[in-house]
Formats: sequence, structure tokens, C-alpha cells
Amino acid sequence: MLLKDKVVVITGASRGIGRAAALECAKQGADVVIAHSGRPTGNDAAQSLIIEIQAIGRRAIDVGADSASLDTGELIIHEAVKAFDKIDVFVNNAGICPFHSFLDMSKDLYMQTVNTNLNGAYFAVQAAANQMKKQGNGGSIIAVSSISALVGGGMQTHYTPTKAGLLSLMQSCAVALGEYGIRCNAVLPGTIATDINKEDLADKEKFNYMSSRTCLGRLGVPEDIAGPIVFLASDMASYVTGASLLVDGGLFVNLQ
Ligand code: NAD
Ligand code: RM4
Repeated sequence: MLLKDKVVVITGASRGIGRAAALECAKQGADVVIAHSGRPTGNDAAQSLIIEIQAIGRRAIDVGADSASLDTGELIIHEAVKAFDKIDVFVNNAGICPFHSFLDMSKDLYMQTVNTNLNGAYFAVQAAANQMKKQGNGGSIIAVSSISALVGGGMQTHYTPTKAGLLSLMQSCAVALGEYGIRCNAVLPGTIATDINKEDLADKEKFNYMSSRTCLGRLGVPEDIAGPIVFLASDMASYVTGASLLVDGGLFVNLQ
């Protein structure tokens, strides 16, 4: 029960890494706000997650709003406080990676990616931090960045800067918010099989290549990222701020 009675808000929580994290937080005793990109409320995937969380004995609500909007963060935090009176943890996880080559990158796809992954996140983190400051008990903010904050990708030139941006945002926010007891950290997943890379990894050759690049010989699953998120959210990490936690099965270090 690492998160007993804490309120955890997670964006992009109806699927993939966010969903696994939401479920693990509930198992660890938290009430959860599931933010997602579907209809304002009543999204099917979110509803099924709410039912799973309630079965564990915890409370959950969903909030549907576009993470690319600079106002979405305030809306999510408002709904969270309305339902649960406070927030203790904010996990910025929503993101897209529409694989595309560089030389013909359109301005629209570039802006959609940067707005969804980084620009909305900036003001969501700000909204969460203001609420935590108001409460006066500190808090934990976690950005789901990526190994792609550290390395490039020829089909990810619009994406990797957003992940480096999130890592940098957590470092600067750790400085800006330390005086309020608000910790800010980044989780950097390696390659985790989810909807975001389903098409990319449908190429068997690429799937096998990416698997063999890891030290552990397999791609990650969303549950592999949930534990590290819970750790950073919990009081076990009370002296951890401005840190980044690479969770990649040894992909990054495996040069030769
Ligand atoms: P996913 O596609 O399963 O989940 C993405 C989530 O983001 C979904 O819940 C989706 O609804 C939400 N989202 C997307 N666009 C949104 C929008 N406009 N408004 C609100 N929500 C929106 O993929 P995932 O792998 O679980 O990705 C979660 C995060 O993890 C992303 O930020 C991604 O960059 C990051 N990440 C993933 C991997 C990986 O290999 N899967 C690796 C490193 C980092
Ligand atoms: C990650 C990393 C993975 C990729 C996903 C979409 O940051 O680059 O390899 O599959 O993004």
C-alpha cells in the first residue's frame, strides 16, 4: 500500500502505459483520475478501467479532454479536486508518436505532436503544481518522457524533441517547486509494446531487432512501467527530485 489514500491523476490513462499505471496505483491504495482523449465522460475504455479500480475497492473518475489544449490541465485538476478534494500525484503520460520521415514532415503533424506531447503538458504540470502548492503538503509530479529524450529516431524527429522537453521540464520544475515540497521526476521507457507503436512493430524484422537490442531480450509491457511510476509517486522516493529513471530493459547501454 505505497499510495494509501493518495489521489493520483494520470493523463492518457485509458490505454497502454497510463492504464497499467492507473491500475497499479489503485492496487497500492490510491484513488485515480483517468484523463483520456475520448468523449468528455463515458469513454468505453475509461469506463472499464473505472470498474476494475472499483473492484479493487478504490474510487476513480474519468475526464475526457484533448491534451493538446493549453486549458486541459486546469480542467482535469478542477474535476479531480471536485471529486476527491485534493491531488497528491500528477502523472503526465498522454502522448502520440505518428512515425514519419523528416524531409517531408508537414507543419500540421509537427504541431499536433508538439502540442499533444509537450505544450499541453507544460500547463497541465503548472495546474497540478498550483493545486499542490495551495494544499501545502507537497506532492509528486511525474512526466512519462522516453529513452527518445536521450537518443534520436529518423522517423521521430517531431517526437524526440517533445520527450527531451518533458525531461528538461521536470528538471526545471524540480528547481522551481522544491520549496513547496513538490518533487518532479521523469520516467524514460524504452520500447514498450502498446498501440503507439503497434504499426511500427508489426514489421517482424523491426520487432525482432528492437527486442534483441535490449539486455533482457524482450520488449517491455505497460506493467513494466507501472512500478517505477508508483515508486516515484510514493513516499519511498521522498528525497528523489529532478531525477530521471530509464526503464528500458537495458536498451540504452547495449552498444556492443
Ligand atoms: P498508447 O497509444 O497506448 O497510449 C497513449 C495515451 O495517450 C492514450 O491513453 C491516449 O488516449 C492518450 N492521448 C493521445 N493523444 C491524446 C490527446 N490528444 N489528448 C488526450 N490524450 C491523448 O501509448 P503508450 O505507449 O501507452 O504511451 C504513453 C506515453 O508513453 C506516451 O507519452 C509515449 O510517448 C510514452 N512512451 C511510450 C513508449 C513505448 O514504447 N510505448 C516508450 C517511451 C515513452
Ligand atoms: C518511444 C521509443 C520507442 C517507440 C515509442 C513510440 O519513445 O522511441 O522505441 O516505439 O516511442
